[in-house]
Amino acid sequence: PQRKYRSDYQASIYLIDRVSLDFDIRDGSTRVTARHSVRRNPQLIGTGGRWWLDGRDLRLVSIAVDDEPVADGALEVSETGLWLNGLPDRFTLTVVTEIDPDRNLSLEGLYRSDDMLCTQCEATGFSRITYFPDRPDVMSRYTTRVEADAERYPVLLSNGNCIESGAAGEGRHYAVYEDPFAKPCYLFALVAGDLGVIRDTFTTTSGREVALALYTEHGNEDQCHHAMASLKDAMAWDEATYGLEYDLDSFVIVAVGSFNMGAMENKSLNIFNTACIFAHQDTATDSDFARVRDVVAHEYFHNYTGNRVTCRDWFQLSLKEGLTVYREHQFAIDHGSPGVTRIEQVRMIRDVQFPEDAGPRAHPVRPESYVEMNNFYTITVYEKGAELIRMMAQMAGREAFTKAVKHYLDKHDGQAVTIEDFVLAIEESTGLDLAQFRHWYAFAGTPRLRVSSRFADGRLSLELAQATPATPGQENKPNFDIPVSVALFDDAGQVVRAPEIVRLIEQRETFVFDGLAAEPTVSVLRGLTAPVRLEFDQPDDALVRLMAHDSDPVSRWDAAQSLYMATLKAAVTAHQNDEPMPALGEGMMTAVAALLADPPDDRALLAEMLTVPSATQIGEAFDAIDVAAVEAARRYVKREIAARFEAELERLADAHAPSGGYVFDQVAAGRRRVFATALDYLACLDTPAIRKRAQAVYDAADNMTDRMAALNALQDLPGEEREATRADFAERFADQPLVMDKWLRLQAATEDGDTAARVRDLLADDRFDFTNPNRVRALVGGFVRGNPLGFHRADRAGYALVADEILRLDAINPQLAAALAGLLAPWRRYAEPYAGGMREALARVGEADLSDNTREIVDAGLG
Ligand code: BAL
Ligand code: ZN
Repeated sequence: PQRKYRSDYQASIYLIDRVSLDFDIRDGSTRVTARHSVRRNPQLIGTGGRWWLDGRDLRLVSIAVDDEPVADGALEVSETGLWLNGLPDRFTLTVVTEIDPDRNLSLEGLYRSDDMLCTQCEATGFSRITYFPDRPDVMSRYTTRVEADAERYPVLLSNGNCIESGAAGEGRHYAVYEDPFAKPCYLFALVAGDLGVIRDTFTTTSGREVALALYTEHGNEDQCHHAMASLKDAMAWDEATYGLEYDLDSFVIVAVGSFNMGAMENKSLNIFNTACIFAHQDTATDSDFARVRDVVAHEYFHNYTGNRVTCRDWFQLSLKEGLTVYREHQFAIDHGSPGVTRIEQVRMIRDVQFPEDAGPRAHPVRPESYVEMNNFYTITVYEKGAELIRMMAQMAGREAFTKAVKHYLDKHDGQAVTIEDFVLAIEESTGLDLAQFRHWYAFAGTPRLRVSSRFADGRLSLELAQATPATPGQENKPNFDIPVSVALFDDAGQVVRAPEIVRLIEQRETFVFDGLAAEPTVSVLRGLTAPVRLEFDQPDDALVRLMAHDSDPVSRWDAAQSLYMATLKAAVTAHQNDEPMPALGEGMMTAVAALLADPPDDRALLAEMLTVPSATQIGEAFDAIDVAAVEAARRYVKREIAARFEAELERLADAHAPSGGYVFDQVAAGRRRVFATALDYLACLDTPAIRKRAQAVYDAADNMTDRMAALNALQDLPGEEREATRADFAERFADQPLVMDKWLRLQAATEDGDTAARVRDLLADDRFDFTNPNRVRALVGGFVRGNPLGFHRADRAGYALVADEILRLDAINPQLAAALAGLLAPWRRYAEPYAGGMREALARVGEADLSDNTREIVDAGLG
């Protein structure tokens, strides 16, 4: 496999102003005729007439320059593309290729998802459609004609406006689309199918009426209304917040069942995984509703941050993704509980991004090299990228930052640019000095922020120090520019210093707060103002005060997490040393008691504060993850809390018990979350009463959130109730693949008996479909992530199962196989015997003849 380097970037020798595509869709084969108006890049005059076009798995029927077939000597075709030699300065290129979407299981390019044909071109799927410079800096205006059987494919869609359609003889029909905006080929889209639709309209501030349509397979229309409402919400929000109005007369979304990603922002024709569109109270949980809302908004926001201004090359992916995730986060915060929404973002960074940044696949937000771009759609590029934007926004102030983003969009409208162009635009507009800040884009790894405080004579000295561990290929790290928010409280919880942001620029700096009457309680890095690991040994009583009084809900939650963590860590160590489990920490018990006695009004916040840190978080606190000890510790602490506060938890469950009349809003969803949390604790006590209660909740539920709360509570309680509810679930939702994914996850996450054998049986079950990524993620991903004891069992059967599936999948869908390989790659983080078992399985995968995608991940893991 060939590694590509950011430093090797060269502009394209030829540019394509106009692209005309003709798709002739027939059973067994689709013929693509592409005609391009090409001209030499004026910036590169005198650099020779040789041009590379990417192309994979294509049958080349013909290729002509100015309608003359290209002579054999001027053409060199290989497995990944072709060279054209001896080209003039301006010409029309005509390429005819044949492709077979029915046999394309990679889900890139043009492929079949159930009864429809659809495309996925980002990052480099367009080169599976025709020979083309498959790079985002070649931007062209597209006209697309699609012709297909009228009965089988009554709906024909592509980007832009439909300018012509009609019958094409022999029961066939056609449609022609014209997209007035120049775009890179990764934003090209096409859909053909027999689809149901819901329609709506949105009128922009300046009075343009936009026709909205959301297509899905027939019978699913009633699951699409929440997505449509979310789209309108996102359109209005982008106008109100950024002054950005939609720029075409139509906006279309198509929901497809087989999709590698969550969704794709193709210009005016977004294509979505059904998992990010469907939301109905009977079949989707509150979190599903929130995800649909946010992903719909994210893809819509790309219309400016991504489509109007795009990336020069794929090393710049975070230019559009970091910024768009940041905008999505702002939108989510404006649509839910701001504190809890931020907590969810912080948890994602700590649970997923920090481990990535500490593992074999650590890479900067702007990577320096890659073998397979699809491997770089990572939590680092997306979520850490968004945190970098958030840091700049905090340093500039939200209003000034919004203005700066608009300056960037105006300055570069219609261009393919770099992260450096973005940072420069932010500096120009805000006046910030971001020289040292740029290191965040260039260096991988999570900085550690060590905080210590001294108080004397009414003066608090807060010393901040930074250090960043080495990551693969980057031994030495520079100092980062770290914005740290600080607030000070007195013992009664009153603010004695309002929150302010200090910037740590040097390796170590001391910040002084004078004129204090008494030693204050310090609150730092409030709401995670920078993606760093905080090391600050605060006494329990300070944490208890912060938990009760901090003005920032995220800091209250964080203080609770620290209190739980101290006890959890002690329990892990006790388990490892074969010692009795420690008594629960005083501070933690005081805090939980106070929380239950005087809960915050925000019910979702209460649920968050009652939830002990995830197994991942606990593992992260140790040099080597001891899976069994972490599980034992978490279960022990939960059970002890449940036992000590049983009566309070019962009352909490009663006060938040389901009452019918489902609506998805912040208050109602918060109440359901508290109920589920209380039920989950009570289930740790495994009483006949709680089993009956869970079954009754399941039976009476008028929505999926409550149903799942009951099923999750019964998860570790084998017996009649669990079997009855699961059987009912499987029967009731047998014809709803996305709900059956929840069922697959439940089975995979259930730890009793021989889970590996159960998962193997399910892999062979009719309800499972190996070619559908949602099914694979539910069953195999659900097993690895949801069932640590099953996956890490001593006989290594869990590792063997995952290795087998990686190998099987690699032959059809390398992108997904590589993602699964990523689950075995961080074996070095684990204690023995886990590390050795994971490594052995990864090495077995590495012995096979693998796709470039999987090879890159496996080699990084073994390297
Ligand atoms: N561009 C790929 C899907 C997304 O991030 O929106
Ligand atoms: Zn995106």
